[in-house]
Order: sequence, then structure tokens, then C-alpha cells
Amino acid sequence: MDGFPRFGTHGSNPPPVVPPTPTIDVTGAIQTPLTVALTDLDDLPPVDQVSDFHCVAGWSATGLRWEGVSFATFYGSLIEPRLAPGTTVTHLVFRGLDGFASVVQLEDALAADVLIATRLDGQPLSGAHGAPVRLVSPAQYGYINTKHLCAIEVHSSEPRLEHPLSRFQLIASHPRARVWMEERHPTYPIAVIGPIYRAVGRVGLWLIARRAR
Ligand SMILES: Nc1nc2c(c(=O)[nH]1)N[C@H]1C(S)=C(S)[C@@H](COP(=O)(O)O)O[C@H]1N2
Ligand SMILES: [Mo]
Repeated sequence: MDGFPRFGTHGSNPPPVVPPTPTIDVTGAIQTPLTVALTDLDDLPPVDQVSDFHCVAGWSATGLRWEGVSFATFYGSLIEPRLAPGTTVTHLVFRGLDGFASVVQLEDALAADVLIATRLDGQPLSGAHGAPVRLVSPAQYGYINTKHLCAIEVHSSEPRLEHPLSRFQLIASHPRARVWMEERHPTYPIAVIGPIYRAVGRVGLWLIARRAR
């Protein structure tokens, strides 16, 4: 599609209020909880990358320019040295200020193109697209890409999160969500789920566009 819509379980709610000194709080299988001030991200090498963005509900935005830091660098320099001895990390949970969360396998989170993004198309992230910072994982569907990132949990087995829409059996998260594999749903094949998700996506986009007018 042209442009890049705001999309998510937030519906048309206003974006969450960003605290005056935003942080990313890291908890779980680390020796002591860690609080990373967003200003500390300036100590990591800056990354500038152009990538496409694909929502599981059937729309894509192309050629988005993200700036930020590599998640693998963040993990290697800040999280890995603090892991509790003998821990094998398997999953991370990324939480947003609006209560949204995504579960990501460590291997997918450490892919070379996964960023903690601070800027989009030359501007600081807007409230619509995830201020103050967001996860960007272009090879995975949008729902992995937590906006308003404020916390990361380190896990040594797969955590089970209640999906905000899980009371509707048809809407559920695939644990990997790889775009090129069309991993849109954990159990239903793409032939069944594809048309349903696309219909839901069209209604969602229509509602969001109507609210924005
Ligand atoms: N915090 C938060 N992050 C979120 C969401 C959300 O509702 N809240 N929605 C996800 C979904 S389903 C998609 S498709 C993308 C949409 O990103 P955009 O609003 O920047 O287009 O954000 C993802 N990250
Ligand atoms: Mo999405």
C-alpha cells in the first residue's frame, strides 16, 4: 500500500504517554534486573536501514528507513554479560507502554536486521509508529515489532502469553511469524487463514482511516 498506517490492538486509542526519562527495563534470567536509559543507546553504534514492513492482516509498507541500534549489539553488550550462570536463553518478551507484548525466539531476535529503532524516515518515531522506541524485525510479521518498547524479559523456556484477541480462536500468533514462510497462524493453513486475516485487515484499515479523517 501507499504510506504506512498506524495499526494495532490499540485501535484508535491515543498513543501511550512517554515518561520524561524513558527506559528499557530488562528482567528474567539475568543476575540483577537492568534498567537501560534510552540515552544510553547513543553509546552503541548507530544503524541506518531501509526495509519493508508486513502485517499479518495482509498489508505491506515498503521502503521504510529506520535508524536505531542493532538488537544483537544491544543483547551482546548489555544482556548477555549479565545472564545468570548456566542459563540457556530461548525466548524474549518485548513489552510496550500500551500493554502490548510479543514473544520472540532468541534466534529470530538476533537476526542481523533486527533493530531497536529510534527514528523513521529521518524523524524521531511518532506516537503512531511507536515513540519513544520500537522493535523492528522486517523478516517477521508486524505483531512481533512491539512499539513503545519499555521492557524486555529474558526466558529459558517458551512463555505463554494471553494474546489480546485470543478469545477469538481464529486470531492467534505463530511463534516465529516469518514472512517468507507465511507463518500467520500457529495451526490453520494459509489457505484457510489468509482470506480471513485479509478481510479483518481491510476492516481494520478502513476503521483507522475513518477515525483519522
Ligand atoms: N505496542 C504495540 N506494538 C505493536 C502493536 C500494538 O498494538 N501495540 N501492533 C502490532 C501490529 S499487529 C502491527 S501490524 C504493527 C503496526 O505498526 P505501525 O502502527 O507502526 O504500522 O505494530 C505492532 N506493534
Ligand atoms: Mo499486524
